[in-house]
Amino acid sequence: MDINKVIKSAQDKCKIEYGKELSNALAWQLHNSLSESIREEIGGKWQELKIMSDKNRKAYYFSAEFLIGRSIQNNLLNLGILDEINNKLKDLNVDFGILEEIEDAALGNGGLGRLAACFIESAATMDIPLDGYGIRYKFGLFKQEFQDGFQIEKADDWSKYGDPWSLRKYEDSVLVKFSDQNVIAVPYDIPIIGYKGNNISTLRLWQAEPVNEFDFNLFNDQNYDLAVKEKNKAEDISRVLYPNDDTLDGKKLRFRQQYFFSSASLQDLIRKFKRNHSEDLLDFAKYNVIQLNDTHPTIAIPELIRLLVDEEKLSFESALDICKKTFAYTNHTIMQEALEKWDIGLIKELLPRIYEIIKQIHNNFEEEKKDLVKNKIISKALSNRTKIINKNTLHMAHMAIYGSSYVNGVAQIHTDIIKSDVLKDFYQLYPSKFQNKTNGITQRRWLALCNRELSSFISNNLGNENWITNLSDLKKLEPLSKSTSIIEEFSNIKQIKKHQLADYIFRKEGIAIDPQSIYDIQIKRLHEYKRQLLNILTILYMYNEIKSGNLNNFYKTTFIFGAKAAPGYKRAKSIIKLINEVGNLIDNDPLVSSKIKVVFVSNYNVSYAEKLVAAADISEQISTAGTEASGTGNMKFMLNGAVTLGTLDGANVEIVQEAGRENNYIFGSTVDEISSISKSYSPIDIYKSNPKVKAVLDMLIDGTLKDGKTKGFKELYDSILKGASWHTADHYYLLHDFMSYVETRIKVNSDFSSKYEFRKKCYINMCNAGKFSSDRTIQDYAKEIWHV
Ligand code: 4GP
Repeated sequence: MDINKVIKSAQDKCKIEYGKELSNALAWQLHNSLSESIREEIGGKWQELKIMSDKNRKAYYFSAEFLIGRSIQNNLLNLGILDEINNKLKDLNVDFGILEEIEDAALGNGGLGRLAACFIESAATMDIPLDGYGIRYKFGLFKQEFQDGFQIEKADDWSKYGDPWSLRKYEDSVLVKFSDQNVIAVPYDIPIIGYKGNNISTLRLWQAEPVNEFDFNLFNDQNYDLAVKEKNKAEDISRVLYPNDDTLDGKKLRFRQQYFFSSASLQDLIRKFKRNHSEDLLDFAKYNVIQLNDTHPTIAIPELIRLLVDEEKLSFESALDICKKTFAYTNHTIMQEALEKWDIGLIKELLPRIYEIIKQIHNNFEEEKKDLVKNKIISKALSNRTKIINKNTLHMAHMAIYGSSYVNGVAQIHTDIIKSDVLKDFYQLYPSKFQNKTNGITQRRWLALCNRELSSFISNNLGNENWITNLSDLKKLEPLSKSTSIIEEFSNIKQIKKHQLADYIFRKEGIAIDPQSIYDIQIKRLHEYKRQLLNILTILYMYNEIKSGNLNNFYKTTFIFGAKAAPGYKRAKSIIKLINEVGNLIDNDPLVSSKIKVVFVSNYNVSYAEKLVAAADISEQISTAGTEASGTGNMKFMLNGAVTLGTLDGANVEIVQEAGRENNYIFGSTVDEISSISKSYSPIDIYKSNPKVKAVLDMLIDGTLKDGKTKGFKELYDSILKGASWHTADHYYLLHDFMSYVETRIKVNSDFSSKYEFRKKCYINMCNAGKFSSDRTIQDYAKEIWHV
């Protein structure tokens, strides 16, 4: 790439559009000028590559979420021009660092959205033909602030200063029809640049727009609200990303979103198929394979049938057969509330034709099962349990499995659980459809970019940069763990990252943390199963112990939390308030504040995560065994050299397999143990028999901690000891794992004093992170599911 040309073009843009030199431009002005010039520079090649790859078999990732984060730095890195651009800008007196102020594109809630972003980047890097399809939400995941320790949500107008990486392609718009409205789906294309820029794929996000901007006659009659009613109703569809785990309000709109982007994407694929292959759609599955990222895009199955039958005049049987060959489905959670079910009435009302087709799919499936029941291959009961429509409810996962060629879990233990428990009936029906694809993360963003110091260290010691596209090369560094100077150097890098994080937290939150303390970090969505509550309660336990002189050698620790709670998820919000209150309690207690600091960083997002994972000593992965499908944060920490303090859940199991149990801190019950005690489990007995545990829980209700009169803390207390109509007491076994967690926490804390030995463990974790590259994951999908 001609860097001088790019810089010159950025300078011109900045002058013309903002009347400024790059050196005095605001962050967003610099961002727009520079990004647009680069996008234009790669535009020709991007287009050529697209035309070429569209001619061959290709995979498409349908996802309601893409949690991209910030693009500019990653794109420069992948184009191999990050340092050059940085230097050139320095010569022009431009502070490249101000680009850190650029808003994240947070078009996702968490895990599965961030995974989608890692996958498309890895596929581009690995030269795997994969494009993404999703929704261009005007407002991404809300911005989080704290007021008096409570979470406050603010709208995230992420593109208000422009969106220079997207290309509006109005000419590729399609019409999406509902019973009560038609909308135009307008695509915005984002280039996904593979490392070294040899391959560029496309993320196509759809924006909903009205067929008619406004009604001229109504406007003339001064009926202004009515004149733009259609416009608003259309734009509502892609207006906002729905936070998961929320209340059921807005269900209809969410359903519209799912259909909107599924339909638009399929129409796009059919159009491309006709252009590149044939007018006859019978071979559609030969050239297209679609991965459904969880059940959100499952409505694509009946929609593809509708398009093939109604518009392309294929028979229902051929259309269904094409679906079964085209789709594959990934399950990302076993949480009941996330296993989507839709009211049939709603579907009938919004999409009557789609309802008919779903009914037909359902009938077909029932017919197929009849023979199996007759021949005693499956039971009548199993046949009933697997219905696609049952009691006026559409079971999305059932339709997804029936209409797909493959189903996969996202870590070995999770796949085992879906086979033996959550989806066991389907596993009995279709054993060969089930596969495991353990998640991964892209080492470009999660090491090369977020930890430049560690990256140089790795490259210097390996003598090359091959690890950037072949992460298992890190294993070659393991023998060096015997060298004290290597461990020292590695340790110094961690210290630099810890200082950087301390500076950042001070700038952002106005909170000072001590880089000499242990950084013990839990960052992920706020959910009861992830057990942030267990984390904070055991901090209270240690607080009590320090106060009573029982923990004199406690190594000073900064416990850092980052998490957003879905706005309607009350209990999660009480947990945030509790963590902040415990933080205050400790700050105001001179006996303990020299040993413990609790910080809840605000507005945790991808960019924040990049700083946190690089600086962590301890990675908290403490979900109840059997609840976290995989986790990917755990992998990011490991790659940056932290030890995992966790349960045998999700990908933790594989992390420990790779890096050795002796180099991590595993505690708590296993899946088997939990299932064996589940019937007899009595948290109240633990409370009564362990005075120290009791003392901690009582702090929730005795006035030590103030919940601002919301009764939130009492509710948390009750959730553990009494339960509620929808959950048994201590549904996530906090008290069951409590002491085991405390002991392990104290053990890590004391191990940290042997700095050298501790850092060696961190180092060995890093060396063994190779398996967790999304390059590996995506190659497995390509080989074993997509056959591309
Ligand atoms: C998440 C899972 O909770 C997490 O364990 C997993 O690593 C991630 O998907 C990617 O597979 N699930 C979601 C969700 O994000 O919305 O269900």
